[in-house]
Amino acid sequence: MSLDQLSKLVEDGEKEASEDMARKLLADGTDPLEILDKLTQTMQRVGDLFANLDIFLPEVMLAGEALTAVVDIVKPELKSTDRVLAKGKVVIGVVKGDLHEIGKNIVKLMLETNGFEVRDLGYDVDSLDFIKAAEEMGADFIGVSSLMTTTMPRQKELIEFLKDKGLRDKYKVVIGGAPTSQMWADKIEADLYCEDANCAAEKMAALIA
Ligand code: B12
Repeated sequence: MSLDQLSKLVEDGEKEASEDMARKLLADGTDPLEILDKLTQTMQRVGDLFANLDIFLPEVMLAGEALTAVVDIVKPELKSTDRVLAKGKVVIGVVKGDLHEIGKNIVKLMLETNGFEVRDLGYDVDSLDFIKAAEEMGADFIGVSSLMTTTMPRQKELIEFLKDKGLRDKYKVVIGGAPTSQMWADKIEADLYCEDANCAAEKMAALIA
């Protein structure tokens, strides 16, 4: 019973066996954050296998489903850990045209665990709907995820819309997703770029403190 075994089960898309293994690891005292970190690496490997045509879309989907199932099991364990309340309101979602939501879900989980109130808009979210939700919620942050080079321009679009509406200074725009970078964040004038969920929780807490 090990994290490596869990990683292999997720990679192979063995959903039930992954769930069982995750439960056992947690019962054995494994840090839930370690499980999330490991599985983030697993999905990166799955992505490489996919890019090299060693596996195909159905296998990626099965791995994604297994990972999502494990995240659901890990979630309550994370919430029970004692953490400093950072407090801040966040609207989060994945940009229009993009269905990749696993990373965004992990970021959401980490933010909630760290005391943020999060409104999750899901995936394939129109830029104007981010703004509408932020206005309704009185959010401090708008978190925008994009997993494809083809959908990254939507992050820029959102910031442009905020400027057009005279709302740019009202919200801190935080961007993330594998193809994004600090350079991209600077270019589109986002307030913050985070490469992973841990960094998001830390940097956003620091920004609001
Ligand atoms: C799983 C996956 C899928 C799953 C998604 C399942 C789901 N429910 O989300 C499925 C099978 C559905 C899928 C579909 C497709 N996919 Co896909 N997919 C992936 C894969 C393998 C992993 C993504 C993932 O979940 N990673 C694990 C998570 C934990 O990591 P993450 O998303 O990067 O998130 C972390 C950080 O980036 C950050 N973060 C993420 N979001 C945010 C937001 C904020 C605010 C912050 C602060 C931080 C942050 O924190 C997260 C946690 O630490 C990637 C490969 C890769 N290396 O990224 C390809 C990949 C993204 N897909 C790709 C492609 C091409 C597709 C398809 C077009 C395939 C097709 N031919 O149909 C479709 C697109 C559908 C669409 N319109 O979106 C390409 C994109 C290429 C590009 N143009 O950039 C990739 C890169 C694969 C490749 N190498 O070719 N995919």
